[in-house]
Amino acid sequence: MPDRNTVKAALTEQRIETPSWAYGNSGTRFKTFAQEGIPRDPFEKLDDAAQVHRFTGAAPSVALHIPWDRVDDYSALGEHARSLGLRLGAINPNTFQEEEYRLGSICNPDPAVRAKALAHLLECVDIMDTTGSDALSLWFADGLNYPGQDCIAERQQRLSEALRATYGRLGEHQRMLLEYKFFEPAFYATDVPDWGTSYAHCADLGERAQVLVDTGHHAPGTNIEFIVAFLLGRGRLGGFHFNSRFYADDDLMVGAADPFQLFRIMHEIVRAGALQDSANVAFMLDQCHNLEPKIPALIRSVLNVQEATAKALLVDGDALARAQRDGDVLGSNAVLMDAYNTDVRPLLAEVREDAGIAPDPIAAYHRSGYAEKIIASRKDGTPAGWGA
Ligand code: AOS
Ligand code: ZN
Ligand code: ZN
Ligand code: ZN
Repeated sequence: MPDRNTVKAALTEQRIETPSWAYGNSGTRFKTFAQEGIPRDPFEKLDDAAQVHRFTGAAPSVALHIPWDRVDDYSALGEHARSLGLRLGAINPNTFQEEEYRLGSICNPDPAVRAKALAHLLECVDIMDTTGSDALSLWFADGLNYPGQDCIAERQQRLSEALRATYGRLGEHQRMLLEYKFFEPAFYATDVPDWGTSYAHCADLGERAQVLVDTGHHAPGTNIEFIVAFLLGRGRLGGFHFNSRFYADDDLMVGAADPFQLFRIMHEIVRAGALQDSANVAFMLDQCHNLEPKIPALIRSVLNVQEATAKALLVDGDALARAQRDGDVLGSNAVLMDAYNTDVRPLLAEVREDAGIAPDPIAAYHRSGYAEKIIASRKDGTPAGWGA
């Protein structure tokens, strides 16, 4: 059996990055239901993120989205983060919200549009230089709605060119994460539809280009843990965008739809020793909380990742290896299920108490009065929203 103290130590060190966009108002294409107490600028988003970190002890970094989080002075934003015990994480460029991008960004048939999109990617690397962020997190809305709309093969060439130019601009300690998605907003073809396409581009570029796995971007039934295991084996798993999907890319709370899938993913991570910081796998959330209050939803999400991780750490590796070697199909499956069916909440409560954190982070957050405070103090001004 895994040693209890080793498991606790691994859980103490686990870090999960929250996305700035999860703190702002968001909705569906039908309606955004505004909430009270929403941050009005990136500084206030960080204030809220600090609460998630305060009550979990596990969420010290925040991913930014440019231009949604555009500020005049990124050093001041970084300073604000530091003053809250946070740091700025992955930088996410946005090449999907301007008129010019109707037919795509870096894959657009018009060279002037491609140049504009590339300039934005390079600007985001400048921002990384200032914020000290180590990851440029790329997702492209590029794609086609109709057969024949544009040349699939030429678009791959354009994609390569822009990625190469961006990769060339990265500093030695910076890396590029390339996210894939097989649908939306384009529905006939996307330009980075799957992990194979992302992997091939990353392999062309060099070691500091890695695949980003957004758990919501797969067809139903896809074995995501296989993808994770494969990429880990090649040193190309850059990180995750964790979320749950019931149907498509609905970006709901990680672990909500299929906690067993999350456990299976974390099992591959633990098996490969990729939980440690040195493995450089970024565990990021990519979520939008449309109905539920945002800060407790993010706390819940961090807890869900921690619970899946704790179960993965409890897998008896020796027993599993033995059963696998013996060809014991039922026995090896039982080893995994034993770990998955363990109630790890008491163990995690202990980890928190050892770290001086309340054992029940959600209850502690509700007791803190922070929600009431922001509702009272953020009455004026425009709340931040997905896309603003
Ligand atoms: C889009 O579907 C991708 O998941 C992106 O990673 C992200 O959700 C978007 O860029 C909003 O920040
Ligand atoms: Zn994502
Ligand atoms: Zn997505
Ligand atoms: Zn998303």
